[in-house]
Amino acid sequence: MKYVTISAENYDEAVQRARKEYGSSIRIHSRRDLTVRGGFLWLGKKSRVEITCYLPDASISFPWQKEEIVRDMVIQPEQQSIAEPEPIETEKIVEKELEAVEQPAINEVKVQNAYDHYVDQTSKILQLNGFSPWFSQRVMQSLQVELEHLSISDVPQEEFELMLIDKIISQISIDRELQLHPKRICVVMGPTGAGKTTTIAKMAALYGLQQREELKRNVKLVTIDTFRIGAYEQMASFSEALGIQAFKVMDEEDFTAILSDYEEKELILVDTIGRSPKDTELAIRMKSLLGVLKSEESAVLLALGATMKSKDLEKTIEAYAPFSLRAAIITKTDETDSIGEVLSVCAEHQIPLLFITDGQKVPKDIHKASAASILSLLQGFSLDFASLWATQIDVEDQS
Ligand SMILES: Nc1nc2c(ncn2[C@@H]2O[C@H](COP(=O)(O)OP(=O)(O)OP(=O)(O)O)[C@@H](O)[C@H]2O)c(=O)[nH]1
Ligand SMILES: [Mg+2]
Repeated sequence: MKYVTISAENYDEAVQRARKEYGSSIRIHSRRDLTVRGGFLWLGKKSRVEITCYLPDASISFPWQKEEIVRDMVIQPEQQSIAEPEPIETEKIVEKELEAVEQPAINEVKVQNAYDHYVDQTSKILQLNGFSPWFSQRVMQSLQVELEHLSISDVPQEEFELMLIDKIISQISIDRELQLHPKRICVVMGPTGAGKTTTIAKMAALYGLQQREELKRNVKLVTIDTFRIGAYEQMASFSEALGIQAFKVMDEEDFTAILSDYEEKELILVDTIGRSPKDTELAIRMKSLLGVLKSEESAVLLALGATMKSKDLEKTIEAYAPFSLRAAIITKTDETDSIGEVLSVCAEHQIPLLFITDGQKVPKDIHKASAASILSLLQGFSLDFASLWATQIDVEDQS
């Protein structure tokens, strides 16, 4: 008996290829569901199906002899004298025989469906991290596509966790362009106490105190928060500590004058007044002040506290939507165990992430948003992300 192995993206394709290459008399002996590495940073997996087939008569194994095989197998001499079957009938009989052989393999896969096995664990992890129903549904759907054709033995716990991480991360977008090439003017907006001023000080240090000359920017701090007592003083104390200039803007004219004093490599970080989403008067005032900015050289960033509830996050995004938000900064991630709510809201409103902050210390507690920084905040996984990431970086460096 001659055996051949054929691999394809799915079972139907593998059977089709087997029939095309070896004729319709081919018998399917067994099926194996495989996974190969792929997707995001090679953390994901792609499924393939491998079938092992055999030809009933190994001596007749050439494609041009296919018809003879079919006839020899199905039509017995005594049947021929009763009625000569049409070739099409013969095909059908062979099809039926093939289906009968294929059936057990399909049943076996259904029983061991890896998605069914991991579905409860997936929803527990998503809930534990506070992801919204909208976000969770999207993750579950894409996981299902990957897992439902695989058996449990093909997806051990570690592989499942890698797949789930891959699905979560692929829902979150990161503004890498802005991280690498910040606009000349970055305005930080957000609700009262979200961490705007502290984040601006951290950003000032990140870009202004760079060791590498090519990345270093000449940072200016500007506050348009002249309404609140002590607002400028808070900014001034940071500027003094960092050795960076700070300015106070009273009106549009003032603002235009500071912006027009342009030099190369300049980065102007603008602090704004924390406002409640309901404060429309203040919104109009800020809209007017920020109206002096040219859109091609400025970016409006929204600071969102990781501890904020979904409802408040929704209201905040709605209130700041008229300012053409470019990206979000997630603050205070050190104050919560579940960052799913803020990640879900940003994903749903298609606002990419720029920075993540995790403490009060300037400049230490700020990180560029990345898959690694998000993973380090997720709960419920048994994988050691720190060593996993080190391995991935090693693999990337060698390639
Ligand atoms: N734990 C923690 N605290 C933070 C973080 N960022 C800022 N804070 C603290 O949050 C408080 C408010 O920070 P600010 O930077 O003044 O917030 P703001 O948005 O400028 O506030 P307003 O100007 O009043 O609207 C301060 O006590 C900061 O030290 C962070 O990432 N983690
Ligand atoms: Mg402030």
